[in-house]
Amino acid sequence: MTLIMGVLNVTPDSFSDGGSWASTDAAIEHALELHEQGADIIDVGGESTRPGATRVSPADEQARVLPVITELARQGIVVSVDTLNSETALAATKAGATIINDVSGGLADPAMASVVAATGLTYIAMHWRGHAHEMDALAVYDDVVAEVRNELAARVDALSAAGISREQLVLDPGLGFAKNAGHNWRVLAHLGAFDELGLPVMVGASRKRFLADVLPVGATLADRDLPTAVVSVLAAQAGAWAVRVHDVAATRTALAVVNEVESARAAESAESAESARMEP
Ligand code: PMM
Repeated sequence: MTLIMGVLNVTPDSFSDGGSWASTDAAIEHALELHEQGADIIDVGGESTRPGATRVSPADEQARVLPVITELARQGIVVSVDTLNSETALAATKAGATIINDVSGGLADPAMASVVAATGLTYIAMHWRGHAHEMDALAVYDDVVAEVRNELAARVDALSAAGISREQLVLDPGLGFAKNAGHNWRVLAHLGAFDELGLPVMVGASRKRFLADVLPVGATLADRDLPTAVVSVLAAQAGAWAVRVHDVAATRTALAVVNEVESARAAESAESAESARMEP
């Protein structure tokens, strides 16, 4: 069954004074709400990676995420840390995170791979071509599906050479990162192509700009939660390991539909196998 990763961005844009007790409390409260709504994993990030975002220092990033991770882990919640920085990743694992989610797949910080190898923890390596300020210019492909798949395969080779085992790896095609709307739809149309790499795949479409293509002009960010839930269904049907979403409740409901249909299908084939067995 496809897991739901709930997004918790502990950034000043989401929580007005990042790092203070007030924002830590607000972040924890929101994470607990996502957990209750059915998130299997809470993805805690302290640096925005959206187009045009500026970098934060590892110290600021850690001040934002570590208190939140510590408390969620204390409550037994599975936490991933969304970071490009190996020091933050290591500190987060010491605070109780058990998954490292790196949107650069180890390209932004040369020390990331060895840190991940040493922890032995699950590592989500996303397809990435460059930082937020340059990624729109890097959205150039002849065949986006083949190129993303080949670039992910190259990351798998490099990460394996650095000592990360295949059992640790999850891949993500990186919707919206160095990809325009047409590229994102094309990747979604061919999610099965990433199975050829033989590793679990996760998909992060939530509230991204390309979803505006299916909404009326002037639609809000929250209006993107419905198309996000539909993408969660498509990802689940393609066998995704997890989807990363802001609106956990909507995706939970959408995935429940997929589960009901799959159960009905499984019951049907069990029935026909049974009646074939009963035939003289
Ligand atoms: N997208 C964002 C941040 N982290 N992690 C993974 N693995 N996959 C993604 O697609 C992804 C991510 C950017 O979205 P946000 O700014 O809404 O959190």
